[in-house]
Amino acid sequence: MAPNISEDVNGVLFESDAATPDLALSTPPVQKADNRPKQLVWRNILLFAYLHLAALYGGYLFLFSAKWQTDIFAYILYVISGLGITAGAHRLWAHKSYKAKWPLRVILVIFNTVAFQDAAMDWARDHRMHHKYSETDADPHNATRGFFFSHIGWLLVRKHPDLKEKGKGLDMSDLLADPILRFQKKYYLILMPLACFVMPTVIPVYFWGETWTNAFFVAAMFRYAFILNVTWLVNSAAHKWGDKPYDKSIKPSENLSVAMFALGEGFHNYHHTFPWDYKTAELGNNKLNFTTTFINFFAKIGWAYDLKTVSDDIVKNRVKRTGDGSHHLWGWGDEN
Ligand code: ST9
Ligand code: ZN
Ligand code: ZN
Repeated sequence: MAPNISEDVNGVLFESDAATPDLALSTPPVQKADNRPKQLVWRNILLFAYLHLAALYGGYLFLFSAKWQTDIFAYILYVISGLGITAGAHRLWAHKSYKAKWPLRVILVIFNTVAFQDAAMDWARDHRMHHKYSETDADPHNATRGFFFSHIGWLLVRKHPDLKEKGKGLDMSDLLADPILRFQKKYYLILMPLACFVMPTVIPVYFWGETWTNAFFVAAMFRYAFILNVTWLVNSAAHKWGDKPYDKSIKPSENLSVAMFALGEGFHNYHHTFPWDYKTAELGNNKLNFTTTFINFFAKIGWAYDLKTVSDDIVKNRVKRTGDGSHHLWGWGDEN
């Protein structure tokens, strides 16, 4: 845990040995999106409409019909696929906020495939754009285009030309060099349906005699749609509602409700201010941040290492200079 985070004369934080400079940039100023007509992608609109109807039915079966073992299994899948996004795609691959030995990377890539949010390499590419060009047209889920767009709308239309153009400059060499990520991407269309839909349906039927209907709609469809929406809330709700203790000039906010469901992601003002911190929050591992607990456990057994954090002094100075004055409300600091 040896952060080399410094602050230049303009107050821009940077990491002196940052292997991916894209991640060390400060957030650019908010720009308004243009009003160009959207190119709808009907295949996605229909698939997401079906998914959400199926998930509503699955939610009903979760409450009133499925065996308790199926409900617990769906919950476990929610947690492990969630970790595949938070500890894997987000904190490890998009931000490189820690390093992981290959057994942990294999575990995370399996968890990540259960989550079906596209290959981790593609997820990380979009997410690097989200930080580098935050809230401009080159941000895939640009929150200045409204709640719906940043939540799900961005997956229903063609990407903005600015994103594709500026995306060419993104350095993805670190992820392309990982054979585990290359394997996931190459076989994604075989692995993802098995991990996200087939396995969750077959296990309840064979191991505790669940009906095919309950297994499919609860453990696959309801669980999948639930975790998608929780993830999307980080892009929509946590870019709209909440305090801004670290930087009041950006939209990302500390949103406790989102963090509760998102395994510790949701302290989004902190995360956009200090994107390389493996905790994605100022607080330690014991406050609504199960992903941090998970990474800390693997750090103890040596499978996770080089965990990056930000020093208290740097946080404190930043809070004083650019925060909205709400830091003391969170009970994490004593600057007031
Ligand atoms: C899903 C992802 O839901 C959700 C991600 C959310 C992120 C949240 C982050 C918040 C923080 C973390 C919190 C985690 C909390 C978790 C809690 C858990 C409990 N850079 O995309 P294409 C270029 S996925 C550079 O097809 P179209 C590139 O050349 C759901 N270049 O654009 C590319 O070609 P290639 C399941 C880029 O045609 C080409 O453009 N998945 C970039 O406009 C074409 O790219 C789906 O539903 C870039 N970033 O289509 C699929 N992007 O790839 C949804 C593109 O060959 N997606 N280029 O290199 C699609 O169908 C399409 O992408 C589209 C756009 C229709 C949306
Ligand atoms: Zn964000
Ligand atoms: Zn991030």
